[in-house]
Amino acid sequence: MKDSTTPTTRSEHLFARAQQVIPGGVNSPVRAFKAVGGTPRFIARAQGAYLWDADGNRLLDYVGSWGPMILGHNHPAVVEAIRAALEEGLSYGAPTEREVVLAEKVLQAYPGCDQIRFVSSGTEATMSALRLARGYTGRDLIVKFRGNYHGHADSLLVQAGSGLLTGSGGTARSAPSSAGVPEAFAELTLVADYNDPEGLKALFAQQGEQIAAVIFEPVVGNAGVIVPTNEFLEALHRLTQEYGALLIADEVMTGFRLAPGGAVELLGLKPDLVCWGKIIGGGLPVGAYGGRAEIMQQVAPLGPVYQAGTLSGNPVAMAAGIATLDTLLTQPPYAHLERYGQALQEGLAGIFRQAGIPTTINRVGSMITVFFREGPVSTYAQAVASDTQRFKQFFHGLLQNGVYWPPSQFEAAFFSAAHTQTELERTLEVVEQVVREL
Ligand code: KE4
Repeated sequence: MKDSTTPTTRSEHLFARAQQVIPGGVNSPVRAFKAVGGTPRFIARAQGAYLWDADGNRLLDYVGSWGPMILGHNHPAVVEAIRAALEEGLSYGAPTEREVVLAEKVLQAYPGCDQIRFVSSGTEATMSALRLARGYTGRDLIVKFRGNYHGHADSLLVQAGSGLLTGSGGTARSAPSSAGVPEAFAELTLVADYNDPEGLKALFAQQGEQIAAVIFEPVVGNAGVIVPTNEFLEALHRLTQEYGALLIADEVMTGFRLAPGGAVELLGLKPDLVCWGKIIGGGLPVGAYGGRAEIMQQVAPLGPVYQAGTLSGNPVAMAAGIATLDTLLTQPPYAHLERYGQALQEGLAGIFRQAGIPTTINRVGSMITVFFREGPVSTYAQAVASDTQRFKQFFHGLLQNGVYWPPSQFEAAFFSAAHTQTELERTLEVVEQVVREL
């Protein structure tokens, strides 16, 4: 798939070198291009809507670091805030004013949450929220949905076996989706199907009294974009309420992206706990979880649920998060992102229709996925039926023409406040050209 005109020598050399010292040459699997093949581009710098790879190729970025870069790369307000913070030191292991400032800003956007605890990644946020839910309810079981990803905590690396309980009775035996997760852990995670209210109802009818929490992506990004149905959202709230389980909205990807108050605001959700990551760190390592005071007061040092972190609330990361949220509040990009998203979605749909290539494009705000398949994609089963071979050709065609789409059919593409009409036209021009060769 290598295009002779695009120099990628440095990326190839760096990848070979990286693989000697880092498993797969990457620090997160999706970066290795396993789903699409070829050599991952090593990135040297970024600015606005663009990345430059190690060979100097400019790439129009639709990954955005998988979500954090909603303002575009290197936004001056964020860079300036980090620079100023550096003057005061890097990390103290002690409380600082900045943590309080960022906590107040996040809670202002999420009126259903009274308190928040900062950690250093989305994984830590969801892992801690689950432990808190188990501690608060005294129950052991959790429910997640197939195709939802909540980071790599053991309890969340679980997929259901064929016996998934889908309203037909029987019990779901969950199997780990990673080596190293003991069966004993996996059995404490029940896996249901997203947008299947009946299946969830049956699961609760069977085991509801032992369920501590249900965790879900309020808009799925990790199967590609899948939008929740109202019936599903209603069932999530009603069943958790009815059985005394906590509802955990994983807003690591959607928080502050889909609206100032994330999916909770956009969809009018009432979760018991919320998890954040990505945007609230502005590109530096920040995660968080929060909820009502009566639940959060179970967290150490106040309560018996232990959670800690050397770099939690890191002052430099807090400065990046504060500057990002301040910019989002003072110069809200959401109307622009919606206009850009609409034009991109319509433009893409027109090109594929014209070419007679079946696609379904799912989008919410600035999260978008082109599924290479016919018909709606509102379930994980529909998403995985996509033509990944065709996606691979699409991906490489774009990449060779300087457009960097996420290297997997089952990821969301993101765009930012820095994506303007110029980027829109360039994107559609390249897609038109690439689709002709598909
Ligand atoms: P991190 O531990 O990667 O910061 O966050 C985990 C996480 C939790 N919840 C949701 C909804 C998420 O999307 C994520 C992480 N998203 C992936 C992208 N699909 C991060 C990219 C990667 O794994 O490298």
